[in-house]
Amino acid sequence: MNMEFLDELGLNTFRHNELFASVVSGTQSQQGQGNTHCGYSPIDGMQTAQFNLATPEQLDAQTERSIAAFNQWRTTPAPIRGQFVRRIGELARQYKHQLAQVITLEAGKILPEALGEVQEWIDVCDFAVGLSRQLHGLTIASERPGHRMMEQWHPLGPVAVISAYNFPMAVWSWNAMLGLVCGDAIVWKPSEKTPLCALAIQTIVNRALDEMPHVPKDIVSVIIGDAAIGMAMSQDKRYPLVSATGSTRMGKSVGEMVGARLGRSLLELGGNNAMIVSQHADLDLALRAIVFAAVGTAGQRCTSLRRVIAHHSVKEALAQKLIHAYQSLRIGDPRKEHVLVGPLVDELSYATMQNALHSAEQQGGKRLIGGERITNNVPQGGFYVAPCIVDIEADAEIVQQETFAPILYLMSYDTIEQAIEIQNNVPQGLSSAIFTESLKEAELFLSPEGSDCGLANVNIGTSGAEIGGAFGGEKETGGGRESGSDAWKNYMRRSTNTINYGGDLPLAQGIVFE
Ligand code: UN1
Repeated sequence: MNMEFLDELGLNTFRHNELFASVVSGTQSQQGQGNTHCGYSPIDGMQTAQFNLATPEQLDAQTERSIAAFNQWRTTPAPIRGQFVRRIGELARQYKHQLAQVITLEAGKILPEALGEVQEWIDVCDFAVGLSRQLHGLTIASERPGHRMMEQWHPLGPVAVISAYNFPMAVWSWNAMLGLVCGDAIVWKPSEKTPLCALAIQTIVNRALDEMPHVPKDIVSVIIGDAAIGMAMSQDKRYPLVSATGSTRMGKSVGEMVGARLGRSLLELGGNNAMIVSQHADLDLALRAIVFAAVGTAGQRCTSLRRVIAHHSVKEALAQKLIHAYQSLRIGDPRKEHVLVGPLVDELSYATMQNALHSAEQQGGKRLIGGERITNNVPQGGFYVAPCIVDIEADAEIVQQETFAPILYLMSYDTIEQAIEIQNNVPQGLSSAIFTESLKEAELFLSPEGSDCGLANVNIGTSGAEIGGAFGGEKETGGGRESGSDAWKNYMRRSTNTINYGGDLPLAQGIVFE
């Protein structure tokens, strides 16, 4: 495999005795003191990296360095903090192609989607730079004469970021770029499956740090460890905020640990995203949206489309169109042009997919196409599968679960109210969509009686959200919001201030205390 892009990113500087460093910031790059861990490419199973995992003691030392950096950074004016983020964004633009190649290598994502992921990082840099001049608070009318009230937003502290393999750069960037302009330090535990993505990012950040001596060098750091590190971060009261993306199981345990110390958590967990296709839909438009949302990233986005709820009058026609489209999908090496479906991340993911398909069939599901492993014309050693469509009843148990693989459940409905009920009747609440040309249906779907998800779309698919909106979902998705809109408020603490500029001391609520 041609790995020149790693050298172009400067990742060779982290190599030492064939082991990569596991704790890296602008001040130091240390090998881990824990167990040895290898990274593998989903493309062909080739080993890509070897590490000793970081230990909780190493995390502890990094936390202290991050606190010292935070204490300096919090008094740097926000627009100056924005200049650092702007420089990071410029470097991400410059190295966009190399960065995307690291994503493809470690996450198995096709190159156009990997480039899209780096673009999310670049976009959120632009957003954060603008925000660095707009961390606005309110002024509030005081009930007392000679008094003024206002809100200020202050930096929060070091923020722990825990992220998953499937978006190994973008999710960090939503948290880190916002957190930095908000005045926080960022300590990141990436997925152990994507350590090189994390080191590529830290290398870019370190370049910006080298050019900007006023920025404290430990303001951004990465610590590559296993679940023990995530647990240590979650229990550590020096982290006022833990932002975690991944499975609902992981999120519940992070939420419990952070909650036990009354810290804040920002959770972006599983989705079980559905699209309603009405009898009033443009079916060809719906078809294109379904294919991208269901098979893009080989079904490994938290926003991937898992369920299509089609009106009974259009379900059969839609099924035929989908089968036809799935037959022409090009599955294979994600580095190759025109390939649309890359590999699953690993063998466990393949086994989980097969188990889900088995359960679906036991519960009355009928496989319309796909599901099998592909071994021809694909790199050996990777787990490539044909994306699958299963015709199934809406009340089948398996439909309640998120399986992180390209399985699409197709079900039917009679009335729009019933469709919305089916759509909402799952534990998760991330993303949702309706395809309809009927204004009434679209507005009902977006109304308080409509979709209960954090993202609800009309005539576009469930995945591929822009960074400008707040991203996240309800119920078992965890309730957190990241990226755009006012998600920045998560990374700051609010201070309500009342100022008396008069000569008297009137009490609120008219209390007389004499
Ligand atoms: C994820 O899978 O964790 O909306 C994030 C999307 C992307 C982000 C997905 N912008 O599909």
